[in-house]
Amino acid sequence: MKKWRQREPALPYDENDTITKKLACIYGISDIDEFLNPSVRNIHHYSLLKNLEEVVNLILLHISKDHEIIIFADIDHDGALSGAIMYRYLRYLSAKVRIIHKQRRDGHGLNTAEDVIDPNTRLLVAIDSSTNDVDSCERIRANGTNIIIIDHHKWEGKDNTHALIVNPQMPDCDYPNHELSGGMVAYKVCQALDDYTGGDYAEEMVDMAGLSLLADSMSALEPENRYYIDLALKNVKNLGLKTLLNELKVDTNTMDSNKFVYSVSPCVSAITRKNEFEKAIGLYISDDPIECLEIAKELINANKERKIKQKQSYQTNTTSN
Ligand SMILES: [Mn+2]
Repeated sequence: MKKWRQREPALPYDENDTITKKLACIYGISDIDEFLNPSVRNIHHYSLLKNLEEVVNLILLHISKDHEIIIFADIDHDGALSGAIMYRYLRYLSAKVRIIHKQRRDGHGLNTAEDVIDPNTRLLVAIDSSTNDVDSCERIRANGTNIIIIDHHKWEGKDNTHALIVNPQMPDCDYPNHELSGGMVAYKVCQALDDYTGGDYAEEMVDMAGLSLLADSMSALEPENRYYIDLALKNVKNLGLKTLLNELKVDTNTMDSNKFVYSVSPCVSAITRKNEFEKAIGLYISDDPIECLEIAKELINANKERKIKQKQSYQTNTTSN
């Protein structure tokens, strides 16, 4: 029989403390008010991300030379959001931006994608993957392609001298929040691009950025993440997302984290599981109401199919036991 053990509190508490105070201490929350009311005080500046200045300069250099920029998007929900953030942003600066991707069956990262990268590519921006794909980066770089990696996955210890990497998890990166999603790192790059170019476009992506934290189940104990999740939920502007919410009968004004995680995100994940990633990212990059509606319906149907299959598989397993 399972034996229950009391969890060791991260911070000490007094037996006479309120239940709220005790719970906060158990989870290591020292300031309850700040935890419940995240504010701009909790944001860290993008300049703490290593290589960000070099990345911004490289992107602007290629734009000034009128080179096409290829965005390699990862094939999950955070990948769709971060890819869409980067694509939408760069399209403000250049008409020559294109997204490439693989499918869920292929797996993650540039090491799955060398076959879809044109050797004539001048700038490749891999988002939400590829920190550890050193061998692929070496081969792609040998073609003369500059590589930027915007990622949040753990570094596995192999130096990648073939790409410029922006990733809060890199050991030599001073960014204090290691729980950023791919979408949030992409958003930070957009903020830096805004400041370097005098633009004002990054804020348009804040809904996708904040929600990508939920899509990738990043820690909501991080004060910065709590701030951006809250901001995103209050500022849903993306047309595709609004259309999907409308079709799901979720009120944009009252959407909370639970509704996003349990109603919206499964629809996007269901379409990626069908190896139709182009629809997941298509929802977030389209500004055509008819196209958004078509995609939203396909996502919802994919999720319905997924539920039926899961139910059938559960029934088969329970009857065969
Ligand atoms: Mn991710």
